[in-house]
Amino acid sequence: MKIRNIDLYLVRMKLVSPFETSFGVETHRETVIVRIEEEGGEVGWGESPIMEGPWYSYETSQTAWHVLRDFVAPKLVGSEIDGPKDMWKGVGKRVRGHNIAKAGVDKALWDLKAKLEGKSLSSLLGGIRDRIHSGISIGIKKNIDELLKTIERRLEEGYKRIKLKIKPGWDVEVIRRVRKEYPDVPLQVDANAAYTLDDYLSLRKLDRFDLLMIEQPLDEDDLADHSQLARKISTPICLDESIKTIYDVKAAYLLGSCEIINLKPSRVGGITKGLEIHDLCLSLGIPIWIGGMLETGVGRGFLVSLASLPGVKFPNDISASSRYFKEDIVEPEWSLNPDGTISVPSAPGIGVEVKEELLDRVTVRRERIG
Ligand code: OSB
Ligand code: MG
Repeated sequence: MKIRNIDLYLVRMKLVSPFETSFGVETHRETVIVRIEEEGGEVGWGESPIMEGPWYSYETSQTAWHVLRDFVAPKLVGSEIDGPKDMWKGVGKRVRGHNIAKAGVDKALWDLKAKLEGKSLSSLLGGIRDRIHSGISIGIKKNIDELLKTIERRLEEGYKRIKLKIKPGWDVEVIRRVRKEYPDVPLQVDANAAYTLDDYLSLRKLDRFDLLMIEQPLDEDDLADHSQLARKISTPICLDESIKTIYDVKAAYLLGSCEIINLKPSRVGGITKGLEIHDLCLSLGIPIWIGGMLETGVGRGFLVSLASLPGVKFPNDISASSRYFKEDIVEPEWSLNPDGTISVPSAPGIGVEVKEELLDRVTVRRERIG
């Protein structure tokens, strides 16, 4: 395919409810949508779901814009490439880091490739299921009663697995109350790196609540202390922020830093890198699941297709569009089936159409390269 032009959209959308984690409160989603058009007029869409500030990773919407506009897009426009994997031999390799930024372009190239081949992204990637298990990630609330009410509502909506954000001071007592109310609900927690190894005694208290896993308890760079912690607690450790490359997977495996990996395609650079990590985890016997970053319907499409792969062994942080936005920028919106699953589309590419009029309305900055 020969790349004709690349459009970047800086989009700002209000979340239906604020999302609080150990690193702060999000009321809006600022994200970069990428549109790539090839010579024949076919179009692929991608998303770089960064945060406004460097809270989850060092990247921000401004750094992603800079890297995409000034370095990645100019190199791709006018070039002839086989597909997304080629991007990684050229500019993808040359531009260091900035995985979330590069993920937007990688995804758009996968959507484009799938459409040109007339295949759904799931089938192109080797997906084995037509429905994926949806879960919901619930933020930190003002008090436990408010949290219990939220959980009740989410279970009524059909979510079968609940993930709760924790931080020091919002952990053992909160989970004890939730477990008492819901003894059988599949439950897991996510600390977003809020603890240190010195906190192991309070983390050990979570062992009695039959949690599926604890996600990213310690600092993202600290594979060594995660390995120590894994020997002190019985709740399985799942890594999120720590896994930015396939080399992190190898190190975590050799050190015994985790039992499970939350694979977020954007955190590792997109679908190409996500697939490599999926395949490695499958061969090493590390179960994975697909995490989210409050993506719009565009990014969500890639999460759904990845979640259809065989290495995915747990429910995913992939919820319906309505959990995030009043109106999503794709059609049809992502919706939950009564059995708590989301259907994997069979239409070409990610399988949903971008509502360009709505996209224009939520776009705060736009630029065409090429
Ligand atoms: O740590 O998994 C996380 C959202 C933004 C950034 C980090 C995380 C999250 C979530 C929400 O937990 C997952 C989702 O529903 O998209
Ligand atoms: Mg996480």
